[in-house]
Amino acid sequence: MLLPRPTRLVRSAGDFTLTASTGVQAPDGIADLLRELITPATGLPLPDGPAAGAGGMISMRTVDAAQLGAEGYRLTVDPSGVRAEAATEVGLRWAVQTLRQLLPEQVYAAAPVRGVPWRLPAVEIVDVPTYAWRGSLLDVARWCHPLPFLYRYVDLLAAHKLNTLHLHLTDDQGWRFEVRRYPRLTEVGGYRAASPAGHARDGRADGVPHGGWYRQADLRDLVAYAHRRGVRIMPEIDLPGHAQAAIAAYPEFGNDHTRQLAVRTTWGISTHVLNLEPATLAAVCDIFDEVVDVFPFEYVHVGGDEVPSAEWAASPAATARAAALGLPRVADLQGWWTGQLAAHLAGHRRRIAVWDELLDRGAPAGATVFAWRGTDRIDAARAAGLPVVAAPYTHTYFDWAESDGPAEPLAIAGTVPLETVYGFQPGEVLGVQGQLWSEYLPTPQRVLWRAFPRLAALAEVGWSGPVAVDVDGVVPAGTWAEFRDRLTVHLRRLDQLGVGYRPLD
Ligand code: TNX
Repeated sequence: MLLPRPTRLVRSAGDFTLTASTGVQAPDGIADLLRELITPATGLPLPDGPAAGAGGMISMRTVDAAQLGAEGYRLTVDPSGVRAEAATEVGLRWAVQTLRQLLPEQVYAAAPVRGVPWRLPAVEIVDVPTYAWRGSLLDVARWCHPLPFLYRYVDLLAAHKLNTLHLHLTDDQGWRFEVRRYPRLTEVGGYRAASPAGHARDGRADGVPHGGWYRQADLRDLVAYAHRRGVRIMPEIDLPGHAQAAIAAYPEFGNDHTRQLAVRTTWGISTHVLNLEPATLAAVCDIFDEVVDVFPFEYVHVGGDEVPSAEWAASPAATARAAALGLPRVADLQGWWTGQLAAHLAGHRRRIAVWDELLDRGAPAGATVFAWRGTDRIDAARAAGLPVVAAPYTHTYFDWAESDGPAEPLAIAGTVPLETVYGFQPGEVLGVQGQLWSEYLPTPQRVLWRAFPRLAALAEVGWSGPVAVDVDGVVPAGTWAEFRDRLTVHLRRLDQLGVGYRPLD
């Protein structure tokens, strides 16, 4: 009843029970992770090395096994104990998560559970993920979710073998990343006067100020914590659009210096965007210097979605620059500008990630495209020869409602049903990612309600690969039914974790 489904699982005879005298032999980080994930509920100390009694061993080690790739692992349980092997420690971390799923679901409880035999079925598992990128975007710009929730969210990603947290840190409605050189970004840009009440289209405001931001030191700790679980964190600083909070903090970054903008209090797309002057580009490079100092992950997302070009078209400096660069449209300045930023980040040995709108405005060579505006954008990115992460709203927007039933809380739009997520066929891509834009997700509880169980379905697409479809594009019923049965068992784990997910229909 593993989720995501392993590549190969053979059940063998017997079982193995963890006891107080079961010892652990594993690299330090792995032994620590085992204890972090298993000891709280079981109370078992899992000491290093062969234990005094005959409690058997959990042995985990890295070996030369190219066929297991960067994240695969082999896990064997027999009556004498548990053995896991992987080519990397990341692979061993996923083996630990599988071991946890093999135990009774009470292992997910936060406090000691008595009277449960911590029995593992004897199995032989070989497990290698289909896609290298298995991500989840969390929008902390529209609502600043508390730091402890980010830790909890990382735990949940790791439990589903999702390996990337995409933190959307800035937007028109809030700037959440501390920048030492530009303190007003958080001092001013981190706070707004009000938020929409009800659906934005109704035009009502709640009159309640909202704000907050994350210290660099706190984010570094979060990155280290996620790393111990095999989760990388990709920061997104969304520019040159979705930048009204930054322009409210530093009007000189905008196009109309005579006007003091406020951090935006409604949802939707601001027409105010960064200017493309050298001084602003230099400031943006300074900002990213601090970003890469906090986030060691190779990828940095620089945004690029939904950038209205009217302010550039009205700017003599921008139109002159477009002409000088020989660009047919002033909007194409965005591709040029993003290329400058990419070159700066390449100096830090970072790759840039961008939203798919850049495909229409000259995406820089080597950029990884996050295709959100539909599955045809996946094909467009591939046709442009760029790596692509499949994030289409039709299958991966978990801020959308699951159904149009009356029990659904307020959502930006709908619908993205669970079965649609499970049936997603991403094709030949770097990977998949589920999005949690937070306009209508003001609390952690609401985030989790929307995230699960759809994120579990996406985790299975990303790890186990898409289910087979027949020629008419119909998902064979048995496969969906099999997943649903397994998910029903998996939801009991989420119950233990206190995740208030959306119940199955
Ligand atoms: C579009 S998707 C956006 C976000 C919104 C989202 C709402 C994307 C790259 N941009 O700014 O939050 O729609 O679903």
